[in-house]
Amino acid sequence: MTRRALITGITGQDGSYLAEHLIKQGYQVWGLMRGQANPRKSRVSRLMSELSFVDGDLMDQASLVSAVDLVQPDEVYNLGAISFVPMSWQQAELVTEVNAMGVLRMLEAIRQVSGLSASRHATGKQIRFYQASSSEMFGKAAETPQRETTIFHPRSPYGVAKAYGHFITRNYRESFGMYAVGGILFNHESPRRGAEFVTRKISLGVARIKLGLQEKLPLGNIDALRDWGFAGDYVRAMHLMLQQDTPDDYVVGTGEMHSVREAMSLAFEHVGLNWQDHVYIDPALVRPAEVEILCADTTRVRQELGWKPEVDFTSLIRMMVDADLKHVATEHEYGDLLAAAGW
Ligand code: NDP
Ligand code: GDR
Repeated sequence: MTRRALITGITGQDGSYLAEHLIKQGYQVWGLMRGQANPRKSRVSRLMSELSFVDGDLMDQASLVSAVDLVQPDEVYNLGAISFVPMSWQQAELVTEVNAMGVLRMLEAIRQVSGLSASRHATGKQIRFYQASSSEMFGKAAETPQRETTIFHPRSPYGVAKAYGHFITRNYRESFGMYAVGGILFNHESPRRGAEFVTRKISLGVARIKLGLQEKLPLGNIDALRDWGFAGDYVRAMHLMLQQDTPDDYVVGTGEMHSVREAMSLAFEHVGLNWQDHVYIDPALVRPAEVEILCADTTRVRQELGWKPEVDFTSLIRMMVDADLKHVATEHEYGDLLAAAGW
């Protein structure tokens, strides 16, 4: 029987890579699509003609029940979220509704459609659930590298909401016997990354500066350290997490950390420019409470899932700059860049 997957966040970076990966594995894939005429739908459907869509929104419980009931998935990947951390200080309540309550709503939809309750636990074949948890939950971590048992100390409303999503996923696993896991993923990037995140902001900025379309690039805290990997590698780990005999949560990263300063210096160097001539610090881009250092302890994901990343940090930054040089050369309007980026 062909396996069916339902993905929320299908129009996002990870949704597109995951859908491509699952289609290659022979899955029938449905993407949950919100909004009356979501402009990002055509970008993702252009990439994959095999993809089907179902309407729904993580803010609307009934729509999730209908979607799960209609698709009858074997696996649900909950990637939908407001994922830009600074926005969570501006719209904390909305971010909590989507990133925290949205997880509960999707778990409830699966529980209801599967007919599970306190007295009727899951047995045999059941819908498996993946929650997109985040290293942002570690925040001001008491230890580095961070592993599955590191205590959470989130520093943003985004991180707090993701911690709720992570715990409620674990709670449904323990309460109803659901196969539900949280993948604690560290930062992962690609040419499909949103332009607001720092690596893509840098690769786009460098490409535009190189082509004479921009002179300066404003950045915030360039000393922040992150464990950056390639999104295409990380979706393999998501899938693997749902193929185990026993559900469990895993940390996924490369185990290496680099500063924003290193990322931008590599990107400028790659096109023969010096970052000191172009970058300036804009204090408005510094966050109210920063996460200074994140690095994954990848022992369990490597040993138990047999997963490892294929793309290293230097290749990732160069891949993004090269892709943006092509896009910018053909597309001079900044606003059209995402469309040009193969979306
Ligand atoms: P993106 O920002 O690229 O995509 C977010 C997706 O969420 C979009 O498809 C968006 O759809 C959808 N979405 C937003 N609001 C809702 C809603 N109310 N109902 C349904 N869908 C909604 O994120 P990424 O692909 O980078 O990340 C995927 C997930 O992984 C997110 O949950 C993120 O928080 C998490 N994560 C990401 C990491 C990373 O480094 N990329 C690391 C760790 C966790 P629309 O087109 O409708 O706006
Ligand atoms: P992050 O990613 O907040 O870690 O969340 P982002 O790329 O936004 O920031 C990384 C670090 O770079 C510093 N920084 C800047 N960031 C942005 N966006 N713009 C700037 O100009 C800038 N200058 C410096 C930031 O302060 C920060 O320290 C990402 C998202 O994908 C989340 O959804 C996900 O959960 C986490 O990664 C893991």
